[in-house]
Amino acid sequence: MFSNKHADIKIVLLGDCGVGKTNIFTRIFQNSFSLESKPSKDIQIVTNNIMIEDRVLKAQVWDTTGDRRFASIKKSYMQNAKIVIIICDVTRKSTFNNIEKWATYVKNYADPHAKIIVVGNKSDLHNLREIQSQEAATLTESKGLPYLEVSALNSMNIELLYHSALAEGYLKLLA
Ligand SMILES: Nc1nc2c(ncn2[C@@H]2O[C@H](COP(=O)(O)OP(=O)(O)OP(=O)(O)O)[C@@H](O)[C@H]2O)c(=O)[nH]1
Ligand SMILES: [Mg+2]
Repeated sequence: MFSNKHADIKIVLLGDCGVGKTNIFTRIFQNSFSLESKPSKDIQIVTNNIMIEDRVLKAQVWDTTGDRRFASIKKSYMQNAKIVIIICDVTRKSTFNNIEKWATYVKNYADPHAKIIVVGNKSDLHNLREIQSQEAATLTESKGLPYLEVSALNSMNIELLYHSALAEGYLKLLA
């Protein structure tokens, strides 16, 4: 609830190894990108206080690892997650085939009413696409999930993604 002047909103980035979770995270918070980023071995968390009217919204964003070996730890990362961003890679169709797996994961371990947003990252790699925008949008929307394409490399829609996640979180607090 958003009854007092402070409220927390936890946003978790999920998705297969190498889809770009860490680079989206660093693009949001440091405006940086690395072509040589290493697979994440642990989580990183950033907390961001945002004033909305006279209230302080404390947004906590979690970058997780796609490595299966960390799956059991990741369950605890999901606790109280209000917004989950499932990240896919438009150059690897298999990452879209795993949306269902991640959505089930969210249902089992996050807040049961967590809002899911599906993201197709690496939209800058036009020639390497394995899935076109329209097909990706149709696929995710058929599962009742919203879809947005981004690029951590050239920043396309990264700000929009973060603001959409915050807006969804805010709406949840008002509900
Ligand atoms: N061209 C392009 N490459 C990207 C983009 N985002 C990430 N990459 C590259 O994809 C690779 C993996 O990115 P990461 O951000 O480390 O992926 P991750 O999802 O955090 O991976 P794990 O931590 O292993 O789960 C890196 O080589 C990045 O440079 C993008 O938008 N465009
Ligand atoms: Mg990572």
